[in-house]
Amino acid sequence: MSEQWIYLDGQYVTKENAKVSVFDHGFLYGDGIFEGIRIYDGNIFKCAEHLGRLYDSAKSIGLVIPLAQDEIREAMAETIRRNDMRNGYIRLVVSRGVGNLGLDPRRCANPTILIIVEQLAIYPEEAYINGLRAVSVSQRRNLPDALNPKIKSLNYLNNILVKMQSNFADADEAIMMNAQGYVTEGSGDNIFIVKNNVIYTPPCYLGALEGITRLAIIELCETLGYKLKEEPFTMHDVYIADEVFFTGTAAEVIAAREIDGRVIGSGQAGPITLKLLEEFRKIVSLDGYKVWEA
Ligand code: PXG
Repeated sequence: MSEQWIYLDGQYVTKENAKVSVFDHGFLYGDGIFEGIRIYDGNIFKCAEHLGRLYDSAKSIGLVIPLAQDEIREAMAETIRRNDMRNGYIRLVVSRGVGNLGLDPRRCANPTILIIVEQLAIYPEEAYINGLRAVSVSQRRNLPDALNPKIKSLNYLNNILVKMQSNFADADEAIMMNAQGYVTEGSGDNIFIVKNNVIYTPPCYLGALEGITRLAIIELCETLGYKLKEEPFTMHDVYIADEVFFTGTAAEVIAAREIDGRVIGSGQAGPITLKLLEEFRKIVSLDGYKVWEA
């Protein structure tokens, strides 16, 4: 890649010049929000949905984004054009901005807005056939009434601690429960299980992000005539499932072949997981905002 251009507060700067203040509350406190978005064949997948979630996260933490949604969309499109990118990953970050060493967000006059576009390191294609090894972890998902996981905040320590625990277990992904022992999500992905041809995913009020991929899969289930239920379940239901899969912007739709030492279903991606992945991949370059014509 030649020069990497980054959008930073209204300017396009090189990677070397993309610097944020040590007084930025995003850095000091994780006070801010973000989105991770894919671009497929010049299409920003589910652009409006990602922007909608960004503005919802901002509203929830009382952060006023000083740009309209279509202005942010244009900044993403321009960053993509300047990097000559057709396929990749977009990281859109809005932090509370520069303040002092106190917590008070009123000291932060201007949010920091930045957009990075990059190639994405994704799972190898065989992982989509063979599935991942996952473990359940002892850390609980953030309590919704402490820090609601529906907010895609810059405070990802909950997820990082969980990722570390799955690394220690030499696993590919973690499964987080909430304080009541109900399954919530993976470290950075939503979770689905299949039992007797019925697909289940936890309701997000239990403590999960309202994933854009999750919603796309729910819609695809409807289109394909699959029966889907949003209801609470426990690790027991996961162990006895016919199929288990994760959904997320980076992972798309990927099966788990083994969880806490139990083999899931056939020990490979099951037919419903593979069908949903196939159908999902048909829409990724169509549903969204086209920066370049494919
Ligand atoms: N849950 C959490 C906690 C997430 O962070 C998802 C679910 C899936 O949501 P989407 O909208 O992407 O379908 C996410 C988002 C990474 C990485 O590097 C992953 C996410 C975000 C940022 C980085 O793996 N996942």
